Amino acid sequence: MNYSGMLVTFEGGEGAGKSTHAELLKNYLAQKGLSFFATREPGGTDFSEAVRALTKDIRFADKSKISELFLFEAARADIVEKRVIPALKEGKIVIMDRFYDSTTVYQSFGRGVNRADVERFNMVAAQGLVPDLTIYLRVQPKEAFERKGGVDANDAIEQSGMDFHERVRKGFDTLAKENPDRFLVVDASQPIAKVFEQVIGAFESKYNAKQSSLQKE
Ligand code: Z5A
Repeated sequence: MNYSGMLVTFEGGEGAGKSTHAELLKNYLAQKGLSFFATREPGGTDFSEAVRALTKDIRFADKSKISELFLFEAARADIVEKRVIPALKEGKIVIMDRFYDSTTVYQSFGRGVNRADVERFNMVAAQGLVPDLTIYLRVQPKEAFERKGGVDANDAIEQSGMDFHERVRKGFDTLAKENPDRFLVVDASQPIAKVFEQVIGAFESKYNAKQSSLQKE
């Protein structure tokens, strides 16, 4: 798909600092006068926020893993079509707090759904979009949950056990190795300012490369 904007995604386990750095990046772009749209997954539209609540609802913690996969894809399809693609076509920088790498990792590496199936549905829901840059904030699950003040007793996914969260971490490590051009891996156990320096370094370099390739077209 051809678009003049740039898609930046933040990935990692719970409490890794994704929301913190998405917010810092927004402030940085605003200061530079660059036009952006920021959202989160699942969420970002009324429908996707309603689906988000369903994914977390502890009453449905025993739903089938395929049902869970389709909830995330349903939420994604709505935000991508209504907000993300239009923003990219307008030339905006789109910042996403989680995208389909989370689905590959949580629903396939974590829950055990067949990876090829997950990736096929990811592409359908995302209409073939591939992020320009994926910032993977890497931290041990135990440390991240300590930062957050523990596991939320009312959150169906957080309640999936430490083995699950460990499989999630390994899943992100695997995706980062498989996609070295797209992924920036940052040790998120460092202080926030140090992590953000690396986020900005990677952003600037991808942004400049994208601008020069657009000028050549
Ligand atoms: N999920 C899925 O299964 N499949 C999918 O396809 C998608 C998602 C898209 C979304 O929940 C859940 O859905 C998530 C994955 C699943 N499941 N779980 N469990 P969410 O959006 O509510 O949860 P989250 O994405 O993990 O967000 P979070 O818990 O808010 O984490 P975060 O955004 O990465 O962290 P933060 O809020 O920026 O920081 C947490 C705290 O740590 C905060 O107090 C910060 O000030 C502090 N912090 C951040 N960085 C640092 C550093 N470097 N040092 C010290 N302290 C720090």
